[in-house]
Amino acid sequence: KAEDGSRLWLRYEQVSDEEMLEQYRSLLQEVVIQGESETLSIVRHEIQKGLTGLLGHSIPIDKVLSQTQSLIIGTPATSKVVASAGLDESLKAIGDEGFLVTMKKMEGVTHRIIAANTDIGLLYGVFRFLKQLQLHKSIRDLSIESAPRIKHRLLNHWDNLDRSVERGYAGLSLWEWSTLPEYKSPRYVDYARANASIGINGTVLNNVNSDPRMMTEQYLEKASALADIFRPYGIKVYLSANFYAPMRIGGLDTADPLDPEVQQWWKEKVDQIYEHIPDFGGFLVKANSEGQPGPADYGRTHAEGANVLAEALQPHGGILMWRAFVYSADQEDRFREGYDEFVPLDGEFADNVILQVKNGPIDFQPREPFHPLFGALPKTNTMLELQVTQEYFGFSNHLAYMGPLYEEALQSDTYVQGEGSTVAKVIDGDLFDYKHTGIAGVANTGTDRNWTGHPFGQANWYVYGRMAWDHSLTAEKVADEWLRMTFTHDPDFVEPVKSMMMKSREAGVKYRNPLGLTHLYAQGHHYGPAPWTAELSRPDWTAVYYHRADSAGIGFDRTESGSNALEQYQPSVRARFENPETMPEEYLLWFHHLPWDFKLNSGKTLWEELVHRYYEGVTMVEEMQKTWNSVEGLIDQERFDHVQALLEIQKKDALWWRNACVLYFQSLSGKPIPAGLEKPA
Ligand code: GCW
Repeated sequence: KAEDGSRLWLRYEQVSDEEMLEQYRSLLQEVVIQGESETLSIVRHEIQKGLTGLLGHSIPIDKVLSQTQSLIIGTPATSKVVASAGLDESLKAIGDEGFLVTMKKMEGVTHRIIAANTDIGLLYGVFRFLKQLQLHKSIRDLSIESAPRIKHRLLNHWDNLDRSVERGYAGLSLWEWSTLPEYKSPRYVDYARANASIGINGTVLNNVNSDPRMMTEQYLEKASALADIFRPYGIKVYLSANFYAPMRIGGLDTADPLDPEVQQWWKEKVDQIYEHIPDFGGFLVKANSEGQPGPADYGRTHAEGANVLAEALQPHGGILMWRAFVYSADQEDRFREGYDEFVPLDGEFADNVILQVKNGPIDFQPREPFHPLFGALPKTNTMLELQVTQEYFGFSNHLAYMGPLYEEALQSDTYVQGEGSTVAKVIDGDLFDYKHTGIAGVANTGTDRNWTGHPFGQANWYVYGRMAWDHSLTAEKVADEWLRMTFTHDPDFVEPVKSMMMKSREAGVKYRNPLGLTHLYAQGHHYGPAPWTAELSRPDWTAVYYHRADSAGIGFDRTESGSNALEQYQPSVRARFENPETMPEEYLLWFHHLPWDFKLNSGKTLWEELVHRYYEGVTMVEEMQKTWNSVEGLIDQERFDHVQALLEIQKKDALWWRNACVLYFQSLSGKPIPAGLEKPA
């Protein structure tokens, strides 16, 4: 059959390891599920589908336990068997969404048990149990206890009402607005199921550059149909709200947050939304950023703006995610702005507001230092926004596994309470005891048959969900499981392809912006290079703003002699970055403007090292191609060919980036291409 990748990591093919297959078959004779609910029907369906595929035969699903070795699935509330299994203590520890996968001997027979406090917890447990089989791991001894560390784990769709997707490279938006609510595409269920399998529990349906019509009756009916489909999968619907909605769809002549009529309008609007979607999650707002309206238009602060929406949501239990991605055209350093704007407001936001902060201070670049707002807001719930779609990573043409980037972002040490105060510990509420914790990923899904365009784009969706659930996971471990579930267990495939994935992000950094260069993209599309861009509608959208190269040197001085953005970090972080001689070189030009002859650790000058790294980026892509070519025949030809063709594009683009950047910088530095490297053509 044709392999179009549409089954994602949920392929459930018969286990190829004979020994394991035999073990599973002998230990799983029957499934026992007691209770009824929409989610439990999904649980039944999923376990049946999973086991039928993986074991190669179907297993009876019963309501009563017999004397055969069974898999028991239930909550103590609806399953007598689970209630009598003595799991109370462990269940207490795992909260609403957690699960246990364990064993119990009952009347002389050992059974496997998936237990949770809620049906959603069971669904997560079922996916986890099936994964054990998908990964060919033993189920002889089982004692898995798992609960998410972050409460709100969301995808953000930058989807417009005309179904175009801002920075989306995998087809149209999944939401077929023109036929909703009557027609419910089966894809909605597929989408919910895939997300539930990795623990995502919320989705913002529409773009942060938000069309106010999204909040009209007409669209709320449509959104409500989606919410009904997603609900039994544990996924809540959220909407991006436009700050001018009171005017644009409400007929008021102001959107001033301190105006009582405006406040009343938001209350009524929110009440109306809850009539359609009783468990509506809340709003996401991009305000006073890139032309979006916001409270500053009325001389009000972000907190004054946010709190009005938050108050309207509060009685319903909704949350408000307010984005910290703000910058204006006339400031000295865009890096500084989020921090300068929001730190003075710490403590002024309502407690159902979460400030949503991108991982880095500029904008989802291939490498950024962590955003200084992490750790700087002890009194404001703070969540992390990552980008899953590859806006700055070659769209869905390039293979760039985001696991290493997410891991780097989560494990960055803010030092706000001494060593070990990672971004992960800020956002999971460990350090400041936040009331709400959250994480968001800008989605890379669309109507492409394989969901993400590039077959390896699926890995980014997957790793985002996995790390949102458990931020202590390593990118490598997740790559390993994703490969096994998505392609094959053959070690001749898994090992080389895994190391290819692990290198792919760094390759993307090197052929675009090594040594801490940033944002050298052609403005607008963000695909190819244009480091020479100097004149655009605003300076902070030009490449020269970021690299500041001239005949003397290159880099953005963010030390005291420059914008002093470094002062926004804790002293130990600052100290680490302050000295160009000792700082990590991958961040060098983020913080320092240095002469071309500056000596680096390698003994090379800055110029030589920069050029070498650009060349290495291309070499790394060539190595990725070699690796991929070596696995032909180990997987289906369709996906093999697809990836092979895309790698060819990536190779051309990497050369394009290298040559464009090296030649441009050479026109400023006046230095020769270092010996041993071919001349850029
Ligand atoms: O990354 C930039 C994108 C914009 C995006 C903006 C944002 C949704 O280029 O397309 O707008 O960030 O995050 O708001």
